[in-house]
Amino acid sequence: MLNKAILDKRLNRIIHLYDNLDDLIESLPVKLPDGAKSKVKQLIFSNKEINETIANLKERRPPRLILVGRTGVGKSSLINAIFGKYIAKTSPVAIGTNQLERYNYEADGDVLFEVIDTRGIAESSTNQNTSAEEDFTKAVQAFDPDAVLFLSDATQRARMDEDVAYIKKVYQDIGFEIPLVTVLTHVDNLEPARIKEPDQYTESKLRNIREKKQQMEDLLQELQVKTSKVIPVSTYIEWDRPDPHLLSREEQETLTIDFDGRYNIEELLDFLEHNIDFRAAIHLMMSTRIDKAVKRISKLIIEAFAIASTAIALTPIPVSDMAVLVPLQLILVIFIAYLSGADVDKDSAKEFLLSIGGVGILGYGLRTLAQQGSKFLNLVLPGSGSAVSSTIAFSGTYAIGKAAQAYYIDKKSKNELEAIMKEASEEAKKKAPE
Ligand SMILES: Nc1nc2c(ncn2[C@@H]2O[C@H](COP(=O)(O)OP(=O)(O)OP(=O)(O)O)[C@@H](O)[C@H]2O)c(=O)[nH]1
Ligand SMILES: [Mg+2]
Repeated sequence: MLNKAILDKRLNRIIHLYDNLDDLIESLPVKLPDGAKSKVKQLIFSNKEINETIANLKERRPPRLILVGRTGVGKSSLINAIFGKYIAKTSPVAIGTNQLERYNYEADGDVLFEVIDTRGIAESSTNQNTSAEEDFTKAVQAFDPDAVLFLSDATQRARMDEDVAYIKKVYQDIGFEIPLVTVLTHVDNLEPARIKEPDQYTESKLRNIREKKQQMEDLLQELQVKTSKVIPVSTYIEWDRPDPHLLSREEQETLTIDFDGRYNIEELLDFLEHNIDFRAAIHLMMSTRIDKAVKRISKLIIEAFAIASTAIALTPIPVSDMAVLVPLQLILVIFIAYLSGADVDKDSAKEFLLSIGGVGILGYGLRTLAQQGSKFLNLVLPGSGSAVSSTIAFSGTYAIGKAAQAYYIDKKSKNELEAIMKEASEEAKKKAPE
């Protein structure tokens, strides 16, 4: 089974290939004319999208969150619900104020979230102490959070106003750029409260949930946070042993779910993954929905290479466009194969490219490739001529990337690839840069 440690290794391999691009290009099983190698390298290194993608992969890190919510609102339960595991907190690190706690959530020795918990201030409504406020602002600035998770109990209407007053104060101090996720907890306890199975929520229960959400949205209305969403959830889980908080950490790590009453956690993850710094989003996806992480990374790599290949037509070079395009596409296939975990060598990547060239390339317009005929099949690329337009370069590279994804990641068979490439080249027409 794919887990984070395995995907970590694959990503590190891709990063390693990129960091040693000269060696990679040198070892490609194609005979390239003079100048083509340096051109390929230049296309890759000068491409903003590829650079950013690799940099984000390199710098992937756990999300940093500010947790706002009083005792018992469900902060720890929410973290457990997100990961589907009983997650232990590390001991708090001192950050110069006793109203804030800074700690990590960890599983199997891996940090999942770094957190500043503001429970202390959230509960002392009498606190008008400006130095405490300054401490708070300083701590937040040093922490540089990706998002604020503001939790409020949906069954405690009276507290909602107080909670909102507090979050407004927090945002005055930290500025309105940091994404805000308002999590309404305990919605399983809204009427009819006996229904805990999320797929059996009745229309009346769903209506009650919508109403709570609307109330919260109304309360938050004048708070002009740039990115903000209210998400009602249930984090209700029954573990296979009672009183999990009384168990040792080792025992907690082995707990499994007996009853799963989680509601709407996916929506919360979707929001976070699309609204926090991508370096943190990758890490989050890798520890929660790893297949999504693979797909998202593969999509980014394919699009980045497709964009890089358009520059072939834009810059005049002394060698044929195909002599640059083919090695570029070969590197793309190798990256996607590595992402899938397939242990491909460069020859089999070449075989793959040739085989889809056979089925697909004629059909979707890379006519130049076909015109190379046997020359292409030997991947002996011509020294001059054969200009490829940037649109064709884009859609050809894009379709090849999609075929590699279908074959290596989605485990499609080779005879399904022709249709996939046709569809991809249609898609590429809409995506191609002007
Ligand atoms: N039914 C239900 N119970 C919940 C939900 N969220 C939390 N609880 C329960 O509420 C209690 C408190 O939840 P915690 O997650 O420990 O709350 P907390 O915010 O971490 O509290 P502190 O660590 O003291 O700040 C526990 O008994 C949870 O099982 C929920 O969505 N539904
Ligand atoms: Mg807790």
